[in-house]
Amino acid sequence: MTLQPPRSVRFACATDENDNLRGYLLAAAATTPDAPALVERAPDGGLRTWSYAALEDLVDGYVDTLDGLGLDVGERVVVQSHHCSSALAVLLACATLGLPFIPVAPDMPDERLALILDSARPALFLQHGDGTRDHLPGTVGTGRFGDDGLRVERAPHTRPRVRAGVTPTDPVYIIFTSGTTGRPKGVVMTHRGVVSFLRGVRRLGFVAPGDRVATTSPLQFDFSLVDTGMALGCGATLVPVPRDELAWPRRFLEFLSEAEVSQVHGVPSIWRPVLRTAADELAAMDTLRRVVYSGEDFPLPELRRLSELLPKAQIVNGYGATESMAASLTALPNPIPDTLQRPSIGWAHPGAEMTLIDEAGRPVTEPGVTGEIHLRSPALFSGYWNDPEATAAALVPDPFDPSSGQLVFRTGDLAYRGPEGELYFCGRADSQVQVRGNRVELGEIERRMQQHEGIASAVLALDRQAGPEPVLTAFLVRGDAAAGESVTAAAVRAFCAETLPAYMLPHHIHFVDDIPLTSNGKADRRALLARVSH
Ligand code: HFR
Repeated sequence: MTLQPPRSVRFACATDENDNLRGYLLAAAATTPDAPALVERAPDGGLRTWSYAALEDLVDGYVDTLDGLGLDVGERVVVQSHHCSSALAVLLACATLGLPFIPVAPDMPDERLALILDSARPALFLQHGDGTRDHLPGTVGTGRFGDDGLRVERAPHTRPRVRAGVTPTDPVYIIFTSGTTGRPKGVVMTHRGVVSFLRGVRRLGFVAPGDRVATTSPLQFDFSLVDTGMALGCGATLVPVPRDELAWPRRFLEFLSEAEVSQVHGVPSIWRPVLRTAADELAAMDTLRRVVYSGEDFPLPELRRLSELLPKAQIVNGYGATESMAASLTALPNPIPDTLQRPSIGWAHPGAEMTLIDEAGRPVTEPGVTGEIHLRSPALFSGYWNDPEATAAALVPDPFDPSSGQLVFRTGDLAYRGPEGELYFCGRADSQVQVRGNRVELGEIERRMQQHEGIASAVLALDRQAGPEPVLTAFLVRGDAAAGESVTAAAVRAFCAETLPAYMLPHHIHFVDDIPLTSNGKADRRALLARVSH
């Protein structure tokens, strides 16, 4: 007799249903079913509230449809949407069934999505009802979701189910980020990892049940998942800010007031237009008690201005990478002391620890000495999707105790300690940079430019001196054939726009005769920028 896997695989193998992301995030549906889980802009222009019980019903409706497709644990589902109740419900339905979800933004270029589909080989592509993505490869099933449920348009190919249930070590999602190889890199996270991260962060007490947490990042950036997890995991209310309202400072603030938001999560750049054009309105907001930022350095003058305008609010610096969701959340002093040089990233969240390693691989313990942050945490990713080499470079044997078999995350970030042992982030060890809160690997853009006919080599540098926003400056060396003579900056830019999102396009393009090298033999970006300095 053969063992028959159960028809439904929900939770079948978890010792505690809250070790599944769905179980953890919807725990309040059992204890406070009527409490508001999510407040959002309604189709009629007002606001609508989903209780935990109503959200769970939406999730279970989606689960029934998805479960009927017969997909096995581990088969991937791409979810294309802005953040909203139905997007959240699809993610949690996928989590229930052990189908790792891959969130993508509606405005991702077709070519980039194609690379992700090619690499992840998902069984299913689901888009929000208002999505416009077509021409998907015939190998992927398709469907749409919304208030009226989930509709499958093209059934996925299935394989026989070999798994009996979801375990906490199964992948819950894959986030694709800009990779050094020129292809997007998929960070694979497990249920156990994400749930342990959220349990650790909950102990910091930054969210309480009455809070309303505004989330501003696109679904494909794990910041939005951290916001979601912090809000729902604490029995609080998640408030997705519509992208078109976020873009207009006054409308953004009006939305926050209307939804009675108590804390806002987002990258530093969401505040720049507000500080510039709606500072008085911001100062008049009396419901706002906390601002959580992450993703890149918050320029100190802007950070000071924000804290001055919100004297009663706590500002929290969230530091970390997708590979572990995050490493630390640190409340900054308000007011910010005049003497403060840069905001601290503090200490790792409960359950994790950050240690510094110098270039020779030795531990750094004394204050003021820079080292690379190595993170030990129960929330480490399991690896990069289909990329054992990159995985081995990032998940390394514990440098303090290489014989132990423990792997730690080598972040590529540099930091030093202050007098109390608190950490200060001071840049990347490699060339990965943040542009308006988006992770950009300079190498990926370089490789694209190098693919253009007539380009011999391309180097991209991040120019922080050019203006208030960092600027991507490209240096191109022409090939000596006829194609090289005729290539123009406009043509290269258009060529990049075919496959790269707008934030990855170079702002300035210079043609140069040669690329200077550092003593290591790498391209010397600083020297290049000095040539064009203003
Ligand atoms: C990151 C990583 C999301 C939500 C991260 C909440 C928290 C953390 C996250 C965000 C992110 N100051 N530089 C900082 N998942 Br809490 O940006 N993840 S990432 O993988 O896209 O990029 C890199 O961004 C880090 O390795 C750093 O180089 C940089 N970075 N936070 C900060 C930062 C300065 N607070």
